[in-house]
Amino acid sequence: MEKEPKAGIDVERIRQDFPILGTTMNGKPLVYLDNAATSQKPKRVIDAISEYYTSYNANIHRGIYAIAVEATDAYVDSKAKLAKLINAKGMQEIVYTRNTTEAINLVALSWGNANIKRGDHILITQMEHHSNLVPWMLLARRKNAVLDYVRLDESNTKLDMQSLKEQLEKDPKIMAVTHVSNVLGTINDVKRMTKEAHAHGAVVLVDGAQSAPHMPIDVQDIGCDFFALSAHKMLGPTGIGALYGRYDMLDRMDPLFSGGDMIKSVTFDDVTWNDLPWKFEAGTPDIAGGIGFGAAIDYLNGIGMERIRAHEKKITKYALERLEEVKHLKTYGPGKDEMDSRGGVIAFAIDKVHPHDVSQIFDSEGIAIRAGHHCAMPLVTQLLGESAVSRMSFYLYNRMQEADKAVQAIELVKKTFGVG
Ligand code: C6P
Repeated sequence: MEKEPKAGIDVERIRQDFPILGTTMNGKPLVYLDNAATSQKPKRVIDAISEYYTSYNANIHRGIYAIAVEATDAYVDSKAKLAKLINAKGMQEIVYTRNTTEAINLVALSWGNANIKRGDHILITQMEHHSNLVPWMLLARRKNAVLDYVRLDESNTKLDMQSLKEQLEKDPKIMAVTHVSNVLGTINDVKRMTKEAHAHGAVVLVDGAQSAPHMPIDVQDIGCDFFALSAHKMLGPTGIGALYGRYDMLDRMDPLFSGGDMIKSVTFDDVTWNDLPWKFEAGTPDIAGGIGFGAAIDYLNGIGMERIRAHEKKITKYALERLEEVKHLKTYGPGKDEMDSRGGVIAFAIDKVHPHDVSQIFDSEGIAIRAGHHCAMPLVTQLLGESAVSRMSFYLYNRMQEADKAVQAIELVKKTFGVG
């Protein structure tokens, strides 16, 4: 059971920190329910980026003048903040990337090229986002290795633990699994899965794109070797994400890109790599992005990840209850009584109405949701049997009334299309 925080969050107070939440879309107050795609940004993050460009813009790790030192400190500091947020041992274990996708690709290319051989098994699951599927498929193709999948259970809501057991019998070299599904909302028991995978000698990567923004993360408690995340889904800017890697793992890996900042010394004949994490960050990084990410982490800490999770649980459960009353509607993922294994994502389908039409009517009501295959095509098309589904997803600034507005918009869709 998850720990319940003593006090809830003050959503109205929080909303005042997000300038966009006071705006309108199509003449209606904006109801932003597409948080799984990207989150909105508090003023503090926007200001931190603007402040960097207006007051201390300089390259990092190069100049020794005051503003270059200030910029370097702020960038490095943001890594220390992220390390603390996810309980990494230090900022040496935090490599900045452009996003989760790049973080996973870094492992598939650097670790994968060095460690995967012909006939080896690579294990992922049937609920992966393309970003945690295609890099492994390509690695398997490059190396003539075998890509295996942990199956979903019969209800298509959770991973089948028997299937995990069977796949682990093949002693895969790596298991890459999403912490939270961006379609089903399922929270996988990555701690247990990591333990079982490690017992078979597999390296474990956790795709934390949909978990890091929404719940406390402790990479040491999970025990994984790698953990990938994106800043833009956790109140930070786009263009920056991170790969957590256990020090000894990253230390043994070759850099993926080479050039400035990732070397210790170069002669005309040889090169030695810089210390971690800089070995993996070639060229001038997204300095403003790192600084903005640091401000986002400060903001999240100010609210508290446990309280954010508790709020999302509450609003998601409420939305699921309301949706249960709606006829001709199907929701996906674990039900309202399984909230400990469910995040704040609700994918749904209305009988005979295409999700793009659903999304358009929501749009006309000022409500932002996403429709499509959500970059999880095998799951959506092959397992759920849909070409696309609609999806609402909540975050710390969503009001309970916004779930009501979504239900009203669904009724409007049904009326417009003569459903029921
Ligand atoms: N999912 C969604 O609307 P990037 O794009 O690299 O920041 O994140 C990729 C990614 C990886 N794993 C999972 C589980 C994800 O949900 C995502 C991003 C967004 O569902 C955009 S497709």
